[in-house]
Amino acid sequence: MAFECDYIWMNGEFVPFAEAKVHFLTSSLHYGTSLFEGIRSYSTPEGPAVFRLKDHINRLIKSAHILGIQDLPYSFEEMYEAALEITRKNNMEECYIRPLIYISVGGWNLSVEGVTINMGIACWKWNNYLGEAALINGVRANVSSFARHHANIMMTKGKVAGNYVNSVLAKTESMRLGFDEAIMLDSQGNVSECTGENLFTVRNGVIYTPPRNSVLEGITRESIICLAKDLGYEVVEETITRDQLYISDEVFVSGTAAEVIALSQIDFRQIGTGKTGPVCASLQAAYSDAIHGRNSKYEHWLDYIYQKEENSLAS
Ligand code: PPE
Repeated sequence: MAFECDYIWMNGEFVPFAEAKVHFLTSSLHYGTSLFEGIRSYSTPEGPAVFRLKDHINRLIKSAHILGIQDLPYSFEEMYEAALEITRKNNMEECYIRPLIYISVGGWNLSVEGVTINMGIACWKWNNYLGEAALINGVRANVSSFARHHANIMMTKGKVAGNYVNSVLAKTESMRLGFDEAIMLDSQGNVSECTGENLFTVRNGVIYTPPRNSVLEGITRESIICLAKDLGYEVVEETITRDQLYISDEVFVSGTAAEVIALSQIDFRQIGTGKTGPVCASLQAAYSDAIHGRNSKYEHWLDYIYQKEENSLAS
């Protein structure tokens, strides 16, 4: 996995990869006060397209708002264009796009008051986030000993860098124990989400997912709910307990990086057949069709990289 591209967009300039540096005394580096997004572009019959770019840019702006940052140096339109431009500049078709907003000046008194904000956007190839065989075989997960953030501690709706220490603790523990991913419970002890994915269960053909309270409002989660309803599934947002996971017919996770992946085992208990189940498989197929522009119903989720004039910021 090479985190490489020719250029990184930094404050409106295309900076060669090796020169894209930030200063040691950048307060966001010390306090985790940067904000980011994870976005993907895919090839489609009409050329490469970014999936739900407008929703990702909107969430980035909302993350800054949640942190209390009052003035961003770039507008929605500028960030949207920059994300498309850096992908073009690097000649990438299928890639992961990572915008990051950080405090470049100020922020040393543990406040975002009066800070100067910088922004960068990188892109790189990032396939098979949870491993190559995961699509069919699923991955093995444990319930983490680390709880997900309480909503009044870390503001789970913001993709703030510091929030991810919680994910890093859980994922590192999980991998060292021999699992592939960690499921995190919220501070009440109910199922929340995974370290970088939202979670769904299936029981008797009905799809369940935890309510939005303690989770990141995943754009893939919302896409999956929409696709599932369009396929005729009932989708219920309700509290899920740890033992409800164990007795589910299927459990699967969704995220931009991971896409849609089944959990084959949780805490050494096989889930369903121990492979990707039929509901998850149908959603994997529907998601794949949507991101690759094979279903015109979801065309509005795509922003074409090389036919910018056809993209509509108004939609
Ligand atoms: N929960 C968390 C905690 C999370 O980080 C993500 C995305 C999601 C849910 C799913 O959100 P969405 O991508 O909008 O469907 N995790 C990103 C970062 C992964 C990483 O390793 O970094 C991602 O998938 O891009």
